[in-house]
Amino acid sequence: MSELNNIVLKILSNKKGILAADESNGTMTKRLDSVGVKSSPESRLKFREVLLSSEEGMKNIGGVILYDETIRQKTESGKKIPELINSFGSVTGIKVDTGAKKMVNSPVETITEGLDGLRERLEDYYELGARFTKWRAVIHINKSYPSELAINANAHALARYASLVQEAKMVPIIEPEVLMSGDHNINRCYEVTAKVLKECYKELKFHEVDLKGTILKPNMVLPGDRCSIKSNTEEISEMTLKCLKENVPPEVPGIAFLSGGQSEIEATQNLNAINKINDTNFILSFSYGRALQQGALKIWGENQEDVLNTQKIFTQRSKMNGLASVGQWLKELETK
Ligand code: 5MM
Repeated sequence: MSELNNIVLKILSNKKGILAADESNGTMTKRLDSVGVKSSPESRLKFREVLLSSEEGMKNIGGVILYDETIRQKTESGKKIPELINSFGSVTGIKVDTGAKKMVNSPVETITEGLDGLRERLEDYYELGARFTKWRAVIHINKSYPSELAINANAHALARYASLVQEAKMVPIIEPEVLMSGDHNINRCYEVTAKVLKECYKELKFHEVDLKGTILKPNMVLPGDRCSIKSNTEEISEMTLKCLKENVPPEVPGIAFLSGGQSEIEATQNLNAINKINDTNFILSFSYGRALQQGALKIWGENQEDVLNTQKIFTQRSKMNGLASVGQWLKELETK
């Protein structure tokens, strides 16, 4: 078994998933603003340190994705953040893309940048303790999008990124996010997600990426947030699993969903339903940002000294998603 495959299994096996704490400073500022906290390197660290030092909460977190600022920060007691993460047996990850930028010739759509100088940046991140990385491509849906151009350019960039990351002996998370915003129905999300995944694996194969040493971070197949026809958990789980079975090569060991704007409970409930019917060899777990942090951030925003209750809320989400990653979650276990 390859070293990269071992890293994947360490991150996702045994009811574990990923905490996506890699909000760029712009996004983190919006999140902190929403709870009335002024954003600064210190406040961003303070909130993240509360989560990352929760022994109970970290039990179901096999990997944490950090932003460049955080991987270089130290805790109040002087511990490097990657050391804190490792102390719980969890793996440090790092976002290495530099963001989704406007595409030439299709300005509503985006192309994710960050390939320039990536080989050198990866060496630095490895030295800092990272063993996996993330790159997020963003795909928009409306009547005329996504364009072939956006799908192809983003898949190509993901493959170039993934091959450089494996060369640097780290596991690349491949995140082609089909956004939930729009009035499209679930069938349209299915069709676009299938097309995007197909193109990604075509490019990854072309770039000779070893799929056994990768993690896919996809969206679930969902109706758009403004769609008038709602879908139930059963339909979402069946369509999501079908889409993955048909478009993701079986060598891929682990798939960790993004939450994409679903509520915390929805993200858990859907993950659980997918695992209940999982008849594949894929480990199907979570790599949630908002769906793991929202509630905890709200409590912390009310009282930044209330570490205990902030960690309690985070632990609940992390535990519930751990159970959902093996189809053992029950609604009754939710105390709130
Ligand atoms: C945590 O947010 C990540 C970074 O976003 P920005 O680069 O826009 O600041 C984001 O990539 C995240 O990892 C995924 O979208 C999954 O997070 P959600 O909240 O959708 O689970």
